[in-house]
Amino acid sequence: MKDTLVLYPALGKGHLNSMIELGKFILTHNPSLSISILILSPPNTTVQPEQEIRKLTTTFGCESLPSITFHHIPSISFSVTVPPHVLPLEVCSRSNHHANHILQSISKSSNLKGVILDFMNYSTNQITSTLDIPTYFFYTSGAASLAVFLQLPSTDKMTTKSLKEFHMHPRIPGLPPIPIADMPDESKHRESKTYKVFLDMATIMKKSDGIIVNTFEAIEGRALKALKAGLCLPEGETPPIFCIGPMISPPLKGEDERGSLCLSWLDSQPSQSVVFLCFGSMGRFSKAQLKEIAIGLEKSDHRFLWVVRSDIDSEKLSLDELLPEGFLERTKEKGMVVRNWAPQTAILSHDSVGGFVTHCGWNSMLEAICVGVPMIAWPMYAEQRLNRLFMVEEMKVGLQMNESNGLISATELGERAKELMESHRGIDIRERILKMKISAKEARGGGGSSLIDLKKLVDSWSEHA
Ligand code: UPG
Repeated sequence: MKDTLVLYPALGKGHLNSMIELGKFILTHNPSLSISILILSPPNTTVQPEQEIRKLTTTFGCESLPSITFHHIPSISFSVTVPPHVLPLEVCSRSNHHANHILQSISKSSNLKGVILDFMNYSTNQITSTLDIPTYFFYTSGAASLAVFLQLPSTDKMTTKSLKEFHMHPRIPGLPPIPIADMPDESKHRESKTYKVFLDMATIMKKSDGIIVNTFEAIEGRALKALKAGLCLPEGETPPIFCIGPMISPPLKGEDERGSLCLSWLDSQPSQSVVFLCFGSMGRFSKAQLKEIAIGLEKSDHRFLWVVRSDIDSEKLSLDELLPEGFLERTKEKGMVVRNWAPQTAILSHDSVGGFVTHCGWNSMLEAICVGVPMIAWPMYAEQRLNRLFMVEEMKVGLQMNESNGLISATELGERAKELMESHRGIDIRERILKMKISAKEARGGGGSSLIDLKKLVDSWSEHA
């Protein structure tokens, strides 16, 4: 029977893409393995399994990798609206019976070496432990935020207060001082349901067979050293940590027509002249904030490519209605605006892009680092404020955008863009990130830190045989 590994990504592009890349990376270096990837569908959708699997296979270039198979999990119907931050957790827990069935069937027909669960799919741990399958977690953000996250159970024991009542987080070795304001909102309120979920998640992850992190030594060396040495958590509580990043998708096949319009527009712009603004799969703005961005971009001396997503209330308005009157016409020579989605990795790798305003989603940060594009940090939710802190204070590959009265003003946006694109500090940042781009490649090459950790991971599941 063939040795098989099961990968179970959480719902959402930011989770799916990196997990599929993880599977490809493992397989490239362990070609005798079989990899099964379980695919969750968005709720209340009707997807044809064969069609979805065909699409994934071509989009991610898996036609030449027959040892990767996708298993479709049917969509769940929700009769009530589930808040976006708990949706992936709900979808997973309500799909556990399917996961159970698929895992049992795989373990009958192959030698199942282990399961890698996205951390958001932590509820499936109940099943893998009942079936006695070695269980690893995939943490789709960085090592420093993982250290903060795994600390939660210890901070919870230390005090009966909520984190929101403190100004600073207790110091964690290898990490800069963390203002509580930068902690994810879900972790600050002890009485909230999500806080308890986070606590459970962290407790389960600490007891797992290991945590795989989408990072590499050159960008998070200090945090990684402390975490791996067991210094960030109470003695004996650190599970094995494997850092085998960066796992990012190359420009994906089958991007739509809008994608090629962006790229041909970029073709006609000077080298490193364009500021790209894009805010992940969920980042949305109010009409007031969109107006500030538009004014800032119009006044700035720089060209721009802006992916606009509005809040739910304004979703039905056209771009003309959303943005200041005449903005699109007045800026058509120096800017391009697209609605909702653009092929980010292809855009970031284009030579005309010189700066990236990002919401600090971890995949976006890695994608910018891998092509050496300096950033301006505009975090919005989840662990993104922590990512900004690490990006600006530790990696020093980005500038911080400063908010006032809940808005980023047009002036602030213009000044930060100017600083990044024109100042000495901007030049330093660019030089630093270009060095990281080289390190990113080296990490996954022969003798690189990520390849070394991958070998340790493979050895670890072989020990369970
Ligand atoms: N993307 C596009 N085009 C767009 C917008 C996004 O291609 O117009 C891609 C982007 O290239 C990236 C992914 O979508 O690959 C977005 O991932 P990420 O930057 O990580 O953002 P989120 O989708 O917001 O990711 C969630 C959380 C974030 C966390 C991340 C990984 O919001 O806080 O760091 O998951 O755990």
